Amino acid sequence: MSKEDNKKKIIIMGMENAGKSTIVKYLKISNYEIPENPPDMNPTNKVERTVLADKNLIIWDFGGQEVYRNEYLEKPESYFHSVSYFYYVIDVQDYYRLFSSAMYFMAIYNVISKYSLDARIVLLFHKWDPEFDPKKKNLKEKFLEKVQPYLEKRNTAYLMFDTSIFSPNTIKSAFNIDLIKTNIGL
Ligand SMILES: Nc1nc2c(ncn2[C@@H]2O[C@H](COP(=O)(O)OP(=O)(O)OP(=O)(O)O)[C@@H](O)[C@H]2O)c(=O)[nH]1
Ligand SMILES: [Mg+2]
Repeated sequence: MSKEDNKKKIIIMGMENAGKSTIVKYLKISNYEIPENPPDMNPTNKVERTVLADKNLIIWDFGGQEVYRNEYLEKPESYFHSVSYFYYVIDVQDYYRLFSSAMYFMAIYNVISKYSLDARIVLLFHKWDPEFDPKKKNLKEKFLEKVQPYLEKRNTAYLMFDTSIFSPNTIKSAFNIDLIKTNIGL
């Protein structure tokens, strides 16, 4: 039996540079110490899979560069079966990509809802760093203005978290699946 059998599949998606792989990096560290600076990271090539054995999860971390985004949408059958949780990461400090991010989210949700009917949606408003300028936080509202009508039309429940690698508890809570089950009414 492979180590991936019986594990819940989490997919983590979003635009390039949103911070997805950094989140996964910190999920794997048991002694999480707050970093002084954002760590240097390389863009993810296609999909990187990580098993979190203690949580019985397998995480698929999807590279967010345009070439990969197109590929996932062109070959959805290779990626979106048996998804239990769909995490979507929005960089709240990235005005430039906000609109494309909302579009990408809806395009991906559209295919996920075909291949994995029961996938739960979790939105992470990421890089919500402790010293982040509150005036800029309306990026979250702007994203939600675009996607909420779409989700409501489909009667889709979703959860949201504000996260930052500089606040370890925000990452832990966002991936506390028991908590999520309760909040989403499972
Ligand atoms: N300020 C801040 N920077 C962060 C945070 N999380 C990640 N970063 C930085 O964001 C940059 C991109 O991080 P990645 O994790 O590689 O982004 P990604 O979404 O995996 O990018 P792709 O693999 O290209 O899709 C890195 O420089 C990280 O250090 C955060 O909470 N706050
Ligand atoms: Mg990455």
